[in-house]
Amino acid sequence: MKTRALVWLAVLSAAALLFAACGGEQKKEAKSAEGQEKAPAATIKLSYANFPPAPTFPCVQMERWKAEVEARTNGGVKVDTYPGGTLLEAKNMFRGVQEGQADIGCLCMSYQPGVFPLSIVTDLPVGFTSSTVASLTLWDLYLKYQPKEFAGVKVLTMFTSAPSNIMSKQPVRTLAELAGLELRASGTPSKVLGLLGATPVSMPMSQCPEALQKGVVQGLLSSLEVLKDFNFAEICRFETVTDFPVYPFAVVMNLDKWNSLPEEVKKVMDDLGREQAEWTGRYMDAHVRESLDWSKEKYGIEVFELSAADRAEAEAKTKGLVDEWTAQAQAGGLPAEAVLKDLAELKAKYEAQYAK
Ligand code: 3IO
Repeated sequence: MKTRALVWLAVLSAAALLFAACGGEQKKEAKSAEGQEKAPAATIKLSYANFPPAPTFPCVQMERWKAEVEARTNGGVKVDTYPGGTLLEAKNMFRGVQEGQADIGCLCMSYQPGVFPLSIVTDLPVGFTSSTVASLTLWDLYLKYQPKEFAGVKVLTMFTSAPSNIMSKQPVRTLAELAGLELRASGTPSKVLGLLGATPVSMPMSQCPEALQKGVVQGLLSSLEVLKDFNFAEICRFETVTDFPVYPFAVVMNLDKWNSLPEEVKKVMDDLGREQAEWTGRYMDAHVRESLDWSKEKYGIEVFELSAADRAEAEAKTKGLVDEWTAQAQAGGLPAEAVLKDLAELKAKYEAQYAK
C-alpha cells in the first residue's frame, strides 16, 4: 500500500514537472513571436537586505517598495526581504551588495565616514526640520550631481531619518546638562555631540539596544520614532527636542543584477525612486508624532525643548562642521559651494511645499 502510494507520487511529480516545462516553453515562444517585452515568463527573484529589525522605518519602507514592485510587475518580480542584519549588516551593506551577497541593500551613509563624500552633505547641521524635506532634497542632489561614490551600484532610492533628538535615561534640559553624557550616535551627529561637550559613542542603530541595556550609553541621538519601534521609551524616559542633523540612507542594487533586468522592470523601479523617497519621508514624519504620543501614553515620558539661547549656542558651536565638509569636499575635487547652494534652495522649496 505504502509503496504503491510512493510510485503514484513519483509519477504525478514527473507529470507536473513535464507540464511546467512545456508551459514555460510555450510562454517563451509566445513572447518572441509577438516581438515585444511582456511580463517575464519566469519570476525574477531579488534579495533585499536591511540592517535594523522589521518594525523600524528602513524596513517599513522596504516592505512598501517590495509590494509596489511586485504589484507593478504583475508578479514578474518577487522580492525576498531580509531585515535585522540576517543577510548583510550595517557596515558591510554597501560592499556586500557590490559583491552580490544581496541583490539590494539599504545603508545608512553616516555609518561609513568618507565613503559618501558628496551625499553626506545632508547629515551636516543645516537645519532640516522634517524627513520629507530632507529626503527629497537628498534625492534631488543625487539626481543632479550623480556622485561617483555610487558609480559601482544602481541607486534605487534615498531618504533620511527625521531630525535627531536626544533620548536619555536622565533629563537633559539644557546644553550644560549634556556635559560628559555618553550618548550613542554616528557620523556627523556624533561630532555635533562632541562639540557640545557630550561623550559620543559611535555605532550603528542596530547595536544600540544592547548598548543601552548594558549601560555602555545613557541614551542616544536619533529620530524619535525609535522610542516606539525599539521600545526605547521604556529605558529613555527623557527626550530633548534639539533638531540636530538627519541621517541619510541609500537603497542600492548590485550593478550586474540591475543590468540583467528587462527594460520594463527597470522602468518600474526608476519610476519609484522619487516616489519612494517622498513616501518614506511622509511615513517618518507622521510616525515620529505617533511614537511620541504612544510613549507619553505608555511610559509618561517627559519632552524638553532647548531654550532659544541654547539653540543659538548649539548652532554657533557646530557650524564649523559645514566648513570642515566644504574643505574636505573641495580637496576631493567636489563642487562643494554649488552643492551647498543647491541644498539650501531645495530645502527652501520643499519647506514651502510641505507644511511641517
Ligand atoms: C535609524 C536607523 C535604524 C532604524 C531606525 C532608525 N531611525 C533613525 C535612524 C537613523 C540612524 O541611522 C541612526 O543611526 O540613528
